[in-house]
Amino acid sequence: MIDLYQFPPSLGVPNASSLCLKLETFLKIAGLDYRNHYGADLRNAPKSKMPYVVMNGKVLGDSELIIEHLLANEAKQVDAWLTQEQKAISKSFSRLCNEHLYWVLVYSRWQDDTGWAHIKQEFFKPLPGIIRPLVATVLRRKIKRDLWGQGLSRHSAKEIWQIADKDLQALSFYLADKSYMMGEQPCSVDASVFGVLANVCLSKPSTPLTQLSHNYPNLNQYCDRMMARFYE
Ligand SMILES: N[C@@H](CCC(=O)N[C@@H](CS)C(=O)NCC(=O)O)C(=O)O
Repeated sequence: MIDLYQFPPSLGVPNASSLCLKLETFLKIAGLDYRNHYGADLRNAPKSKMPYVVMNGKVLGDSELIIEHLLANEAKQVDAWLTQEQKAISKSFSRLCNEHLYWVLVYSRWQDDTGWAHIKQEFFKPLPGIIRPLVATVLRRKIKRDLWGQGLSRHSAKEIWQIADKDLQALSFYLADKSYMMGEQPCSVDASVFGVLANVCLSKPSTPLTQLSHNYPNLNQYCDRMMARFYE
C-alpha cells in the first residue's frame, strides 16, 4: 500500500496541482494500491513540495522520481510495451507538461488577474477569514517571484498565451485521433499530460488558458476520456 500525500481536490478537478494529479493518475494507470492523505502541510514533505509518498517504510518526494522508481520496480509493465523511440517521445512530452506548460498554468492562476480573482477565493477557503488575505498576499508574492525567476513572467501576457498555444498545438497534433498519447493504452506520459491538461481544460472557472484549449477539441475529449476511465 502506498500512502499518497497531496493537496485536497479543488477547482472542479481531482487535484488543482497538476503534479499531484500526475502522480495519482500514474498510480491508477499502474493499478497500484494507494490511499490519499489530503492536506497542505509541507513540513513532512522531503523536498518541501507536494506530492510525496510513503511506501515500503520510506518517504519519497518528487512526482518524477517517484514515478521513475515505480517504473523500475512495481510498475514495470506501464511503459514496457513502448519502443525506445516512443519512450524518448514520452519523456519529451512529459517534460513539456511538467516543466513548461505547468508554469503557464501557474501564471494563469497566480499572476493573471482573471485567474487570481477566483483562486484567491477557492484555495484559501479552509483558513480562518481573519488571516486569509494575508496568507493569500504572501503566497502570491512568492509565486510571482518564482515565475520571474523561472523567466516566464518576463514576457507579456500576449506572448505567454502564444507560447502556451504552441504547447497545446504540439500535444494536439501528436495525440491526433488516438485514445491515449502512445496509442490505445495509457502509459506514464498520460499521467503528465492529463495532470496538466485536466487543469487547463476542465478546471473552473475558465481562464484565458482554458479558452485557448477550446481550439483543440481532441485535447478536451482526451481529458473527458481520462476522467471517465480513472476518476468516475
Ligand atoms: N518537481 C516536483 C515539483 C512539485 C511542486 O512544485 N509542487 C508544488 C505544487 S504543484 C508545491 O508543492 N508547491 C509548494 C511550494 O512551493 O511551497 C514534483 O514533480 O513533484
